[in-house]
Amino acid sequence: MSTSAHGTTETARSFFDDNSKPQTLQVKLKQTGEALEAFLDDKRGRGRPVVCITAGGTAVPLEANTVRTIDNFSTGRRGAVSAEQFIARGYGVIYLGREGCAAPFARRFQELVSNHVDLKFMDKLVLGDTRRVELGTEAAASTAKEGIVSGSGGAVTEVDERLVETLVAYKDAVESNSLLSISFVSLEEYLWCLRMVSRCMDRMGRHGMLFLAAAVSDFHIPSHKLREHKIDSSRGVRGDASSGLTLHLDEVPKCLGMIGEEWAPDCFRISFKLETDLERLLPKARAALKRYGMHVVVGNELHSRYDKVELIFPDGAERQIKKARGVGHVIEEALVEALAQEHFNYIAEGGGVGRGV
Ligand code: PAZ
Repeated sequence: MSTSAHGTTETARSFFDDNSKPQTLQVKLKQTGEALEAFLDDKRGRGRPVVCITAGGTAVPLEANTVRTIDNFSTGRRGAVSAEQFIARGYGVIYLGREGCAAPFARRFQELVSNHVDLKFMDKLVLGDTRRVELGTEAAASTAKEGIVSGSGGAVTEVDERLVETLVAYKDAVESNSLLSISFVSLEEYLWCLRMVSRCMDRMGRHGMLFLAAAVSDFHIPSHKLREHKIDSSRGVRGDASSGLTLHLDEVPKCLGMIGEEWAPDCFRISFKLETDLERLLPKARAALKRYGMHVVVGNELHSRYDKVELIFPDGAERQIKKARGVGHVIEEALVEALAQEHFNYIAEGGGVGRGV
């Protein structure tokens, strides 16, 4: 596989030329495409910026009739929290998220009640009293330890207040038509959706932003090489040294460069780079910036990713963003604030190309 930017784009282009879309995906793209165009035209009419956020990990199937997949660690939280932050700043958000991962607003519900979803909780919901979620004694005690409950025993707790706040924030997002959600599971589905959304985003020009936080697999089995049926384990288990399963995975075509080169050249483009070895983080993030024509690359290390990230810019500038001290803060507040500011500068520059790209 070529490592030059041009060669990389050629390889990515041939992925879309060589692989026909499965029928179900064709239907999905058609339906989603119509909703997407209406969403973007509405934002353009109102002069609102739009960000497409990708989040969660892609699954790589091992069989065409998929039973087994290779998956990755991403929880989708970075994208989900960032979506809430962008909406609070007036953006329209297209959320391209992995099915089953954290989703904007819904993830707050999960975080707040995950230890408290029991039959008492269900009874309260069924009884229709959403403001008075009575926490069981044990659950209340453990929640109090975490400092999120101000009362218990049937009183309206801080957890309740935050659930209500979340519902209100979500209702506002729905009523202001600020969120369009598209889900994916497989790598193939993700790449086709990314191409469709990026091409549609092109109409936003500089008012569009791509915030590419999904963890996309680097290796896969191309669809024409997939076995049709479930891999037969009994064929491999022979009790000799050759038993087991050997897989060959091809490299996934790098599609990020196509966004700037073809799909949405005027949109503001941010990609994320995750490493587990800190020594490699900045060199790899700088290389990604050049290779894929990004306006910003956000570098982060696996275990510290919710505490600090590094922003890398094409003019050589680098900036660290940290989570604010104190309870209840999330790093995405500062991250989205910084990126939205960069985006507004880019819009204001107008006409030409962006900061150093
Ligand atoms: O999804 P999450 O909140 O668990 O983690 C976020 C992240 C680390 C997947 C994201 O910040 C990121 O770096 N995405 C790009 C990963 C990559 O280098 O492929």
